[in-house]
This record gives sequence, structure tokens and C-alpha cells, in this order.
Amino acid sequence: MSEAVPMRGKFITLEGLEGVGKTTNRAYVESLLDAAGIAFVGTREPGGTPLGESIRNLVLHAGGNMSDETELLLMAASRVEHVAQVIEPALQRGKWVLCDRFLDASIAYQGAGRQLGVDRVVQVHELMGVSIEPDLTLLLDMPVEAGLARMAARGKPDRIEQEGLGFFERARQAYLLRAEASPHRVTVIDAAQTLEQVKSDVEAALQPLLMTGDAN
Ligand code: T5A
Repeated sequence: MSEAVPMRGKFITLEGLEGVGKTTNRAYVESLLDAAGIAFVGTREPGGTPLGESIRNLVLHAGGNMSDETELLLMAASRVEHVAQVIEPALQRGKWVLCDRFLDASIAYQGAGRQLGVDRVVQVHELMGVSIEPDLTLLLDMPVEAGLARMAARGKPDRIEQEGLGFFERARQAYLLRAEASPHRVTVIDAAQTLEQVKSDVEAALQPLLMTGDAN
């Protein structure tokens, strides 16, 4: 007798600029999934696999110049490994995947921030066969300067955090355009509110998925 195929898991991503609270709210979403008895994998980009973590180190901390195109290809290479080795297998086993940043980040940072163009970013991923789309994206949004101020207390900025305001403003607008184009997938959350209010909005955004999802 053949084994029953598990219901495919749900794919949730957290997006937004530096300091908006992705890491803080990822921990909160994990606690909600735990409370609901849902088996999940928590992960991040760039990274999520041994090779991806090496790429993360390279792309965020490499000295000298790196071309914008190389930066895009490194982000995409990390993602290809991540989808093949972690995300897709987990979803197929019925686990949920909670990911700190995904393709929207490349569209915002490399497509708009670096001005490589959204189409080029999408094309690179299509060429590499990355077609998976999140079921829910929580876009934490707040004015750029306020987010950067939160990060300032944390010490030495990485290579991308050293960019100027114009870079982050372009990335923010690209994120908001993504949300406008896909309201069924992307929920924008005002990250400038108190943490309690942000968590409450995060929980409300997650509710519909929790109700339709299969607790494993
Ligand atoms: N990148 C990534 C690309 O360019 N292209 C890509 O395709 C991908 C995938 C990754 C870098 O790589 C770039 C983007 C990034 O530059 P990262 O570590 O994932 O780096 O991203 P960061 O944004 O740098 O992540 P951080 O952990 O640094 O920021 P978070 O997670 O948004 O913020 P968090 O949760 O650490 O909070 C920051 C501070 O604010 C406080 C927290 O306690 C913390 O001190 N805080 C609040 N304070 C008041 N009120 C609230 N509501 C608060 N929420 C959090």
C-alpha cells in the first residue's frame, strides 16, 4: 500500500529594510507556529545552507569592490541552493517554512537599490528555475532613517548597510510596489509602531493561513 502524501506546507517570508524588526518578529511567528502545533523550518537569506552561509559572509563582508551584477548572482546562487536543499524538501514533507528575506529582497535591493532593474532580477531567477512563491509575505515597513537609527546602536555596519539613503529609499519603494501588485500575498505592517502593536498585526496577518493550514 502506498504512503499518503503529506499536504504541502506553507511558505512564509519576512521582508523589509534594515532595523524594521524582521529577526525580532521571526521569533514571534515561530512562537505562534509552535503554539499551533505546526512543524516548521526557520531559515534566512542570504544563507540557510552551509554554502549559502559562506556566500552570505562573502557578500556582506567582502573587502574591495564587488560589481552589482556579482552581488545579484551571489544572492541568487544562495537562493538556488536554499530552495533545492531546504525550502522545497521541507514544504513537500508538509513542514512550513519561515524565511527571513527571499526573492523580494533581491528585487528591492539589487533591482531597485542597485538599479539593475526588476526585470533583470526576475530573469536571472527564471533562468535558474527558481519559481517558488511565498504563501504569505509580511512586509515590515517604516521610514528608512528610523530603521537605520535602530541599527546604528548595533556596531559596525556590513557592506550593504553602508549604502546611502537614496539606495534604501529606492529599495523601500520597490517593496511597497511589490505589495501593491500582490495584495493577496503581501501584508504591509507598520514597523514604526510599538513592538506589542507590531506583534498584534503580525498575528492578525497570520491568522487566515493558520486557519487553512494543516497542523502536522
Ligand atoms: N540582501 C539580502 C540583499 O541585498 N539581497 C537579497 O536578495 C537578500 C536576501 C542581509 C543583507 O543582505 C541584503 C539585505 C541586508 O542588507 P540581514 O541580516 O538579513 O542582512 O538583514 P538586516 O535587515 O540587516 O537584519 P537585521 O537583523 O539587521 O534587522 P531586522 O531583523 O529587521 O531588525 P531586528 O529584529 O534585529 O531589530 C533591530 C532592532 O530594533 C529593535 C530590536 O529590538 C533591535 O534592537 N526593534 C524595535 N524597537 C522598537 N519598536 C519596535 N517595533 C521594534 N522592533 C524591533
